Amino acid sequence: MNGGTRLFLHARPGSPAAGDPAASPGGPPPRTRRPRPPAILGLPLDRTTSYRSGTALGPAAVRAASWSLETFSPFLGGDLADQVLHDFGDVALDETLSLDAELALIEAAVRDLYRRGFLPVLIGGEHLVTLPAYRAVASVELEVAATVEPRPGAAFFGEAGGTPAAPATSGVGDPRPVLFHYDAHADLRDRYGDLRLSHATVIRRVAELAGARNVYQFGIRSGEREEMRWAASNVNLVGGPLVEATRAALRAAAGRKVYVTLDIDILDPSHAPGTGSPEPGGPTAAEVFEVVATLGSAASLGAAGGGIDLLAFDLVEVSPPLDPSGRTPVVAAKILRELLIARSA
Ligand SMILES: [Mn+2]
Repeated sequence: MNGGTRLFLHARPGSPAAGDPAASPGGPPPRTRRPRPPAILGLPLDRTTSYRSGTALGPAAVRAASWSLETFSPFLGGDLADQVLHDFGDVALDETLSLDAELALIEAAVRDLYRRGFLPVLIGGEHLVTLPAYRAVASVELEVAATVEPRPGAAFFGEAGGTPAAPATSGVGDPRPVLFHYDAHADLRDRYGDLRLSHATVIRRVAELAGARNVYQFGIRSGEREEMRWAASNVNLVGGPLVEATRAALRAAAGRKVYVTLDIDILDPSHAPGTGSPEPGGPTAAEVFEVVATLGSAASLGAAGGGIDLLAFDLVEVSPPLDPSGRTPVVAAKILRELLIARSA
């Protein structure tokens, strides 16, 4: 990881020494559930983007744009300056490496942050980053669950590439983290061309780890016929207005551990044109700010308080070269600000 020239709004530089004092870097994380301090980490992966690329520049652009925002949110009545926020820069990816090697670097970096007691707040990069990031936090959680008693699903994370998912139980006793997926695209193809690993297959791969019944999708308005047929009978496609859909899913997932991934192309392209596969007919930025505020509030309650345990959040597919107006990274930065403020309320 390198430091980068600019940090996210109000963040201090992350360092190997920074962390939750209760966490032990070598062993399993503490079982007591107190709010994890957030840590920004850039994941500038740009390997499999199909239509138009540029996502490698996403993390730097979102950081730079964040400084156009105030730290105070009038909508939420909270201030980012009231919390300690670390920015660990970007994972040092190298295009001369294999894709598998790059994904392994991402997984190791996210696992390290998570083990040290942080809430990983990840900025992509293309959507494929969600696979190693989900695997990282889920594998730590399953280790913790396994220290209490052996549970089904604990073996899922032993092998790279994953094992086909057993029938999901999708209940509070299921230790596998729930995935909330906000996107215009289902990303559920089994293959994209010859590729098993692609930003168009990433949620299918995560569903194999998580169990499809633990996947909730929001805002989906694009997918192949076969893909959507598979979605309808396997994952939870949550329709309707985005905020209401989110509230309904939070009721269903109350008490669970949740990983949230948000593709910026869930927004209508008029609000966020800087992305590789824009899909007309999406929600406004204001709606998405309300969604992440709702998620943040549920996370501040915690699983024990009737909300959720938020394990990690990623925001992907921002492609700055595709938006000369520069509004897409500003919207992305504000999504992160609203989430972080709501979560700490
Ligand atoms: Mn998408």
